[in-house]
Amino acid sequence: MAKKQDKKTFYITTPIYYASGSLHIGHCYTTVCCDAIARFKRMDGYDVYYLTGTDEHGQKVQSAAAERGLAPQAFVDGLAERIKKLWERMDISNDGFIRTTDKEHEKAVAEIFTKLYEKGDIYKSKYVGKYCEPCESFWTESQLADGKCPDCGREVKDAEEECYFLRVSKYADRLRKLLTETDFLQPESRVKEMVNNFIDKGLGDLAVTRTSFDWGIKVPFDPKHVIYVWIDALPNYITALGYGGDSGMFDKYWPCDMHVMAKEIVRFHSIIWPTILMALDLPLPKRVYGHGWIMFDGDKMSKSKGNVVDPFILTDRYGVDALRYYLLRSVPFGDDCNYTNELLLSAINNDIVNDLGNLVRRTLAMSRQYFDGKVVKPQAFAPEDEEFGEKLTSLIGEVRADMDKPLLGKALEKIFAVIDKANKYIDANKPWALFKAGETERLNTVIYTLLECIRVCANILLPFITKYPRRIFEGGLAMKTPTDFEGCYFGAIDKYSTSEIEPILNRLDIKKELKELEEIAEKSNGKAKAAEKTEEPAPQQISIDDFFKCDLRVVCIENCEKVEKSNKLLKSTVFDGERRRTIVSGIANAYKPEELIGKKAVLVANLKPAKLCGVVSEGMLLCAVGEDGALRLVHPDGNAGDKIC
Ligand code: ME8
Repeated sequence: MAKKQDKKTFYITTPIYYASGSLHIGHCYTTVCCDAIARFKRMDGYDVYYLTGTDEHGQKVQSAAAERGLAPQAFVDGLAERIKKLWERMDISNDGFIRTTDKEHEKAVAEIFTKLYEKGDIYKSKYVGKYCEPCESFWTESQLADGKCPDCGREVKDAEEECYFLRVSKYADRLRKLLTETDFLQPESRVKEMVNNFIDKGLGDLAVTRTSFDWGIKVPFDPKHVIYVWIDALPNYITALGYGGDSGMFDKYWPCDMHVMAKEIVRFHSIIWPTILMALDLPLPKRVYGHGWIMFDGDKMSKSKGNVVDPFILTDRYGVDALRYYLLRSVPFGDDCNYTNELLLSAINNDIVNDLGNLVRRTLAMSRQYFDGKVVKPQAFAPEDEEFGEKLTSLIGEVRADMDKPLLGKALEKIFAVIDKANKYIDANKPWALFKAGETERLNTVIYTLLECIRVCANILLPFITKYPRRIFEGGLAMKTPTDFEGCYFGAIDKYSTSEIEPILNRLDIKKELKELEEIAEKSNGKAKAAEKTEEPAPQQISIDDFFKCDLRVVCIENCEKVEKSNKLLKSTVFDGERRRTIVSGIANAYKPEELIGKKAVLVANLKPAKLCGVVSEGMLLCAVGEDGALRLVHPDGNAGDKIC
């Protein structure tokens, strides 16, 4: 066992996001908030572990892969890469990235399941609910949409399924105490939701396995059952630390200091996750924080509703600092808030360009113009400078208090109040008039005070917006970017030697930007599938040997029909020169089955078989993806059985 280290640790997590589609600014919100907290804690001297990742098993992912005619593993591999790329773009400083398809995670989850079963906290019984035959899905009464299947809208039947249950009811008293007598769950409003909606109504046991799909971790002693999403997903927070192994990470960082997520999954984090941990006799996380939703036109932004805002587009146009700032400042942590492009653009113009950008530009320009960039600490300050200096010195303490709650928007509000004060200080002291009047000493004091202001503010801004403050330090002030808050007090610097830097952003023409953003949204909604493709990371180069691992063959399509339970899939019987195989492809949007009979195609013959909508596909037909996102077959010359090289 590793010894606890002297440095205080801080472990923070985001939810692991479903690898079923592109992420949007809602996901960026949680990840950027956790990033700001993680960076702040690191600068405050903590040994931080910041974890994020992807939730890659389950029916939702399996269906999304099937819709695209891909095997689930290939599908999630592509998405996990894209999500990592997004976090690079957003300057996320995560220490770990867990995927639920990581072998270590799968092994640990199977062990956890067995342990809970042996202890009696997981037991086998019957799940009684509703069943949608075409989707092969079980639903509870409350999950139905107008009494019908929430996925396909078709009629459902009464049904029973044998499955394993987690004995949540056994822990009801401990859970009530945890929620009502400690500050485990925050903000307070979430506690009421959990107690009123779940605990008071009586906690039932939770079905934690399914037999209706197979993309997941199998129950080790009963492999026809697949461990259902939450029992697979929630333990990521400990498997990522090597729980059950001897890496020492688990001892070092567990219990987690803060799990952050939006309110819709607070139930799983504040009831189901503690149940699993209690059953495992493990310490509970110190805090679970359920923030609100970013809404779009009054509706929750969500992949399935198609009302998402693409962070790649926003950061391409306005930079990462602008989007990070907007998310951290404008969305009150804990509450819902509506997103509009107008709000984003106003925040950019008012706060970033006008307040911060102007202060930095004016201060650096004046220091160059009046002193050739060389500004020294004065012997004495006037009372108004002292007062300003005190405000600067106390800023880090005030921001730290907000970060501890955590009230990220409030923390930024305080920093920007000082920036606003500094702009007013310029207007009140009129450095240009002091210069004209030859009052060099006073002018030096005023410019020094302003340089101290941009230095301290840039230092405290580092966890929030990551690029511009660095430029202020390394370009404008010719200093190393600080890695802590040690220097966040007035008068710390004896001599400045400054340079001018590129502005953070130029003032935006809001009307023009709104129009262009709307056009982009229209285009990208129309071509949602094609847009998804363009975001994919550039393919890695492979060697010729890698290429030859693919067994590509010409096949003849002898028969073709629709897959009953799907609008997108066709089932073909192909002859590969040796034998007949069944191949499922997501091409029903482009072809009628009869159009394909007799056609030649290219088969990836050594692909691992995969089950798509209940049909086993023994390979894959090569397709080209059109602008509209539809797949069209690649037609080769040659005869069935010819090898392609
Ligand atoms: O629920 N506003 O994954 P998910 C604010 N895999 N936050 C939002 C948001 C919005 N409009 N939309 C998404 C899952 N989020 C599970 C989690 S954890 C063990 C398993 C953020 O891809 C927010 O953090 O649906 C929310 O809880 C999460 O993304 C849901 O991500």
